[in-house]
Amino acid sequence: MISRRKLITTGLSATAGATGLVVAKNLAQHYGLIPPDSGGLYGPGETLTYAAQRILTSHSMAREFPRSELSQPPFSNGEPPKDEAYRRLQAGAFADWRLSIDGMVARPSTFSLAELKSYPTHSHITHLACEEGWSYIAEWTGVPLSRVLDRVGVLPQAKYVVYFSFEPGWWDSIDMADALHPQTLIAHGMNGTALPANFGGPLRMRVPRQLGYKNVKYIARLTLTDDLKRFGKGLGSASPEAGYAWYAGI
Ligand SMILES: Nc1nc2c(c(=O)[nH]1)N[C@H]1C(S)=C(S)[C@@H](COP(=O)(O)O)O[C@H]1N2
Ligand SMILES: [Mo]
Repeated sequence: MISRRKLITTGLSATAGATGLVVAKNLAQHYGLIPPDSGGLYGPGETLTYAAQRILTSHSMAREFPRSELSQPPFSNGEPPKDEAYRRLQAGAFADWRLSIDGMVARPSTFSLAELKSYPTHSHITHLACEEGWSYIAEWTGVPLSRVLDRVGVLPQAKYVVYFSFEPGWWDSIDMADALHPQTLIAHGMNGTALPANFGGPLRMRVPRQLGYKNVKYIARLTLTDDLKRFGKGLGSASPEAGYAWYAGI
């Protein structure tokens, strides 16, 4: 990650020069494309990556694969939460799991897993890539996030969806371009079964246009906001607090 960023920053400085970065930053500012982690040493690089991708590719689709390319078996990077509360929910087949949505919405709401599963589903076979270098291809099934957002009525001033895991410390956010992207799912299924606990069951944010860490598992709450500064250290997610980019588009 660091080397990739160094590459971006150095590469950009070399080709565009410091003046180019300033021009890019002004352009980004003009279009409202400043990521929350735009400060600091890598800030100009983050801003340029985000703005360039949004201007050039915001509507493009993540690549989808044929069934023959499903990873056998898919690789899970971690175990489900070990606490009592999660185990109790799991023992009850997550019948008591709730996803609440609040913030800049007309109708703050709480959804059960059964409700979410009753909505029309969308599936895609896509690649999930961890920034650490490994990846797998799986079929994801869920409710498009855009449909759920329609139900709660997003207010026009909302610019980001912030999502929180049941697992403490895991939260992230995406802009409305990613939130409304047709492949972005609140996933409840994987490879034809209910989403296994290892892979984030019962609910996971599946954002195939972004790297693994943006795909937060055990989703329990979403909030709509126009300002990411209000959350955590103000960098838009737990990941930039640990040195990763807020915008992890691929
Ligand atoms: N709640 C939660 N979500 C998470 C993580 C985690 O540890 N806890 N790891 C993230 C990281 S770094 C990656 S790469 C992917 C890994 O997904 P996988 O377990 O399906 O391989 O989940 C992301 N979402
Ligand atoms: Mo990761």
